Amino acid sequence: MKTQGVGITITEHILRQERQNPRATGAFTTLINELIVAAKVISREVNKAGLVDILGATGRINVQGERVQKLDIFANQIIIQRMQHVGQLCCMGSEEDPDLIEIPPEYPKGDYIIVFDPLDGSSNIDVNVSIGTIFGIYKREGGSPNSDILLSEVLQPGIKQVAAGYFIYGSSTMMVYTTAKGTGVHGFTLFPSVGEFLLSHENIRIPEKGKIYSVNESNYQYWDNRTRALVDYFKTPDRKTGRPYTSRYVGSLVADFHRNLLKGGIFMYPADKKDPRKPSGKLRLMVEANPLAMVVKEAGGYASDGHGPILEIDPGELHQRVPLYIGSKKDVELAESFISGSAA
Ligand code: AHM
Ligand code: MG
Repeated sequence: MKTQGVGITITEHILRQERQNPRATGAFTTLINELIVAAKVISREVNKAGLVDILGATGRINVQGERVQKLDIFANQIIIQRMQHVGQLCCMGSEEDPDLIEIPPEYPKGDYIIVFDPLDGSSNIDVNVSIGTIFGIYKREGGSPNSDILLSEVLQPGIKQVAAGYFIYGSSTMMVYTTAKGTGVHGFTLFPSVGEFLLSHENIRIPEKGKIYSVNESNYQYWDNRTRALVDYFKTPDRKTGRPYTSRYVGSLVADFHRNLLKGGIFMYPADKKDPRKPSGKLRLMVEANPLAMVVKEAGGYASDGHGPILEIDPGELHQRVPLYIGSKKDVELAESFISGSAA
């Protein structure tokens, strides 16, 4: 049922879902609401980023004489500032911070953990191309709320996420989220005139098989033969299996993922030999792969590291990297069969 004249707001939607759970305390709603406020602020800053340059802030001092921060650093700070006082978190983990972010002693703590990539798609920040914020939420499983949390308590497999999602700052700003209760994946669009995220994409389902493959193909020479064979397969014409696939690559994970979620297809960032320090590719398990893996799973898709489900990987460290194949179930299963060698 719609609220007269407006539509369902994200807060209303989360509250309704929470009401269906008799043990819900409202803590989760408070948490997400604060994250939404942070995303609205980030969205505003992203929208005016080009304008800042026009106003002559390239020297990182704006016309008011204020220091202009890099947007990704700004996004990180705003999320931390908004989230640290909500009282529901025991710590945070960010792509921008090497260590766990503690909750300052003056604020109450709870038993939720949030991990996030504050502004993903760094190469697209300054060029007016879609970028995003990715988040995953876990619950602390042991320990008393007042005892210091250990990194080992944070390093949970993605399957343990209680919620996950992303914000995309594109031609419009959207939030897509899911909770781990099989309640579906829902998309909300920010209506600037109302200042609210309103339900625009209810119960998103990703097509079982798509027509799009998304990969940075300039890494071809750094891939192993199986990865090359997979991409060659997508490009080889075959009417029966709907090939060649179409290539689409924005270079912002959130944007590439979001498009494929709605249209079907596969995004991949395989392992490569480009940088010996990053043998598992570029993307991070906890702040990038796991949240999107949960979203895609709840939408009927699949995410794999080429050998098995992303969501079942036990993280060894906060910033662990992982090869990622994510999207339509049939396409990712096919990729897995190539990468694990069973397609030969
Ligand atoms: P970032 O966290 O520094 O922005 O890097 C992650 C981004 C993803 O959004 C995107 O999928 C990928 O890096 C693109 O990498 P590449 O430029 O190697 O294709
Ligand atoms: Mg990132």
